This record gives sequence, structure tokens and C-alpha cells, in this order.
Amino acid sequence: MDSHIPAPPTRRLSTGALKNAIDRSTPLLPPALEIDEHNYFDNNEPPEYLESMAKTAEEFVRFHSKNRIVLVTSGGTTVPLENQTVRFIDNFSAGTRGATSAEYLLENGYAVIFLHRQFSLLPYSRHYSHSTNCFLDFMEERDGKVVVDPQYQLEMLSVLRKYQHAKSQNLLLLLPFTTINQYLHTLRALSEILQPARSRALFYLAAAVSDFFVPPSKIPEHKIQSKAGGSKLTMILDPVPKFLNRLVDHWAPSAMIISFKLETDSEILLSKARQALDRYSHQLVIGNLLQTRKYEVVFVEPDLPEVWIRLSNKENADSIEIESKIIPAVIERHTAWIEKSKDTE
Ligand code: 9Z3
Repeated sequence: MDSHIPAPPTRRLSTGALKNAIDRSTPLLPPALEIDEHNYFDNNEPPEYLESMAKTAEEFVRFHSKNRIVLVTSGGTTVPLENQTVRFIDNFSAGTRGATSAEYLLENGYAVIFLHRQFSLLPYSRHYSHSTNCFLDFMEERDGKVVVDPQYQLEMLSVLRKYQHAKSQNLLLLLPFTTINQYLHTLRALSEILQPARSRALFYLAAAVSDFFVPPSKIPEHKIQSKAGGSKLTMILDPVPKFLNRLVDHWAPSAMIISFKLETDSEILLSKARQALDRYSHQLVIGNLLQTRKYEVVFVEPDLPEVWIRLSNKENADSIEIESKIIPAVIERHTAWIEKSKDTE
């Protein structure tokens, strides 16, 4: 870790007692082919709400027929282990990157479709939700009434105004998912809905998407039973097809597409980000490490040297959010993308 990068805050999660338990230096999975797309989407049913969600999204895209529209994906996807799901596999993502980025995009005039893991952080309310920032701690009782503690008034007023502006101007569409299957079906449907926006559409894929899942042919219907004698449970997970190239080439061919690459080993972050770019041929990979993701990220683009975006110690002490630096750099690139696309649109 660079010396000026502050130590990461204590996390709930283990930082790896079992060193190198999994070899992450293996190459990326091959991109999905058309047949993989058919196989997946024919065999994994769409969520029953997809049609009505798609109608809402279509209206939103029509409403913003002149504006830039960004699809921000955010939070982790779950992998059910039973069809009637009692148990599932999940990941660490709280949706901070996605929710924070969405705010800076909104401030810069983007209409935002926020495809997020249900109950993960949301733009604006994130300042006062979840256990670290319980909204009740910002309140006090005065003359039998609940009021905002004076020390938080100014900040809350600023957040409230931005939230109300986004709402009154219909700039923010919140769409939830829970499972990897719901996420994939919704992502594909939204990509097609966004096609009329052509290069005005931006995909900012910050969700932490599961690499493995249990396909319908192998998933038990009911709660897995423990047997007498404490038998072990073995489950074989299939790889989730890598649909990014289908998105780039077929689902949203005119949009600018940004994916995130997450690693825990700094030695392989850059090569993995480059591999993703080579493999999927999109415009930008933003690489980050689990341990330092709040203080530094790296932009990896075709035919260009990588660009690091970092918070200084002072910026970190002043609670500057790294997304306030990421988003202007993203917008600069999206503007160039729109300019470049003008000749073909
Ligand atoms: C990211 O790398 C995000 O920045 C984080 C944000 C998930 C680290 P938080 O929600 O964390 O703020 O706590 N997202 C992408 C992760 C991912 O699944 N990428 C895939 C991969 O690395 C490629 S699409 O293989």
C-alpha cells in the first residue's frame, strides 16, 4: 500500500487468516457467446416483476430524451442455495460506491437509473441510514416535538434539498434486485430500454456481481436438511457467464460502458483490469482493491497509460469522498465519447 494512503478502517470482515487460500492469478473466464446468453436466459426465469419494472424504466428514458442517462449498478448479488430460499451466498458490498457516485452524477445533470441490491445504501438517504449513521442520532426532542439537532441542521438541509431536487425533477429511478438472476435479467432489459439514448447513455457497473451460482437444474426446492451425525454439505457452483461483451456488442452498442474490477491482491489488479478491457472491448475499467477502495482507484483505458485517482491524507481527514474525484473524470470521458459518436449517430 502507498505510504500516503491511510490505513483502512477496521472492518467487520476477516482480512484473511488463510493466506493465498485461492489462486486468483488464473485468467479471466472467456466472454459469453450468443449461445451462452440463450442458455442462461432460457433456463433461468425472469423475475415476475420485470415487465412492470421495464415499463417504468421506458417512461423514465422517454422523459429524459434529451438528457444524459446513467445506469448505476450497486451492491452485492445473492446466490440462493435453495429455491424456497432460506440460505444464500452473499458478498461484502454495502453499495457505498454506487450510492455516492449516483449523487455526484445527479449533481452534474445526469438522470440516474439506480439498479441496487435491495436494502443497500441509497443516494441521499445513505447519509442517515444503516447502523453507523442511525437517523435517530440526528434527532432530539424539544417541547414534545422531534427536531433535527442544531449541529446537523446545515448538512441535513443541504442533503434534503438535493434529494428533493432529484425527486421533483424525476431525475432518480430506484430499481432493486436481490439475486444474481434478478440482476442479470434486469441489466439486460434495461440495456435494451436505454438503446434509444445511444451515446448519451452511460453504464457505471459498480455492483459486486457473483462469479458463481447454482443453476435451476441443480438447486434443491426446499431447505437443505442437516442429517443426524453432522454430515458435511458439498455444493457445486457453476460459473456465471461473463455477459459484459454481450452488453458491449449487442445489448448497448452505442453506450459508454464502465466496469469495475475488484481484487484483494495489489500485484494482479492492473493486469486483471487490462485483461477485462482486452476481453470485453469496452471503454473504461476502474480498478480497486478491497482494502483501499475508499482512498484510491485506477482508471484503465485502451491504448492509454493507467491513471490513479487518490485522496491525500488531508482530503481523507476532511472526509472528502473519492467519488467526488472519480465522477468528474468519468464525465470528461463520457463527453468525449458523445463527441466521438456524433459522426455515426
Ligand atoms: C467494485 O469494484 C466496487 O467499487 C466495490 C464497491 C464493490 C468494491 P462498496 O459497495 O464496494 O462501496 O462497499 N465493483 C465491481 C466488483 C465486481 O464484481 N467486478 C467484477 C470482477 O471484479 C467484474 S464485473 O470480476
